[in-house]
Amino acid sequence: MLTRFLFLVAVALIDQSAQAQKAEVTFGVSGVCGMCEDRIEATFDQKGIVAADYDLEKKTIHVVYKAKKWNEESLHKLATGVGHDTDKYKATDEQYANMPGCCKYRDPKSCSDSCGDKQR
Ligand SMILES: [Cu+2]
Repeated sequence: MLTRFLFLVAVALIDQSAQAQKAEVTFGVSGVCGMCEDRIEATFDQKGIVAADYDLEKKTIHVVYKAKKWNEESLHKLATGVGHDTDKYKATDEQYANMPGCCKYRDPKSCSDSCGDKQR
């Protein structure tokens, strides 16, 4: 009985330390189309990032990451690095300019004019 109790305590402790290393966050990332979604999710495909799911309708990303390797700032910078503004940081003009016309979310006209199947 005591052995079983100790075993359960050990399992609980291991479980807690595994949990402590992981963190999750949801923040806003600008995007307009499926290509944006693909690009954003692809750039979050990194070592130490367990899961990243971009919601195009809400324009938010949910990230599960290892807290040792990443923090909120470095995660935001991943998105701005490929041209997408977040709710805390802005992509530079050069980063923004690298995106295809279809994804120029700061200029809605550019999006609707060139977005289509041919872009995918
Ligand atoms: Cu796009």
